[in-house]
Amino acid sequence: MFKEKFKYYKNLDYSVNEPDLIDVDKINDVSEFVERKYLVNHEFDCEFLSGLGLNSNVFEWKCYNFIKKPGLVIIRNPFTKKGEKTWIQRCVASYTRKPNILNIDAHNMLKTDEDWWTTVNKTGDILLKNKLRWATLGYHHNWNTKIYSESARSEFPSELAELSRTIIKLLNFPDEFVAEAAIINFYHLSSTLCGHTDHSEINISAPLLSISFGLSAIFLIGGSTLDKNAFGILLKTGDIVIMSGESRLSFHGIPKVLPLLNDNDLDDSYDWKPFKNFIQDTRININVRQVNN
Ligand SMILES: O=C(O)CCC(=O)C(=O)O
Repeated sequence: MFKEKFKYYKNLDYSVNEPDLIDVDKINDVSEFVERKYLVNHEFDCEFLSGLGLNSNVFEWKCYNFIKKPGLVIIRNPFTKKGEKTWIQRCVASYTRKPNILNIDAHNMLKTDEDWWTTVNKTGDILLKNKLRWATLGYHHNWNTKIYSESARSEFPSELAELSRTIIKLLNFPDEFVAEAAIINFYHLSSTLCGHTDHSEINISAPLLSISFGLSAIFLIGGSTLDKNAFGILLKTGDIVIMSGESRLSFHGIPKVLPLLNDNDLDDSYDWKPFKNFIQDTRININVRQVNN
């Protein structure tokens, strides 16, 4: 079921067909798929939440529980415009620096004292720009062994740990979330991410947090095995997906990244322009995990 649905979304011509997928913006109060979840603003004050780039009025946040997928939650972009830009800038210009590990490290495309974003902007090297696929933070995900190791670990960015902890707390999870590993995925229009489960973490009861910026995409989620039913969810910039409980070990992937339909970002300031250009044909996903108990 998962593989068939993956193929369906991957090959669908969106300019011709209306895809059958869940778009929380189009959901009414009564839906067979999702129910709205209302948040309580715990001990966090407005200034603290805006400092993290979040809308400080949590009563305005749109959070949804998926009825058919217990433990799966989607928060529709809770970031302020300024917050969204700050997080995009961090992903592109900060999280791609050492000590974080990038897929391009293996290709020796950068000199030792160079970082990717500065080099791309200085040289205009499109090949180098397009080669970036991922950066790993904290415990560096080992793509071959899938084992986290103390010897492949660097300091986790405190602001990303704080953002993750705050979101999990606002959703009323009983345990504090300790962000220890993250993958920043960079997708182009033709990129896909095959169906997989994230099971390398020692603590698989801690939720998985996934934050998306830039281009929209179809997120496909199924069950614990590939033969279970799967459904597609439209993810837009700023959306946060939380996989917990039964959905924590579900197969998921990205069969399709969607082109930018209308660009209503009027900010063309000198500082923002290079980032704006970058996300016009890129999707960024921050995938945060707690590794240990
Ligand atoms: O890009 C996404 O939304 C999902 C990423 C993901 O599943 C992963 O990094 O394991």
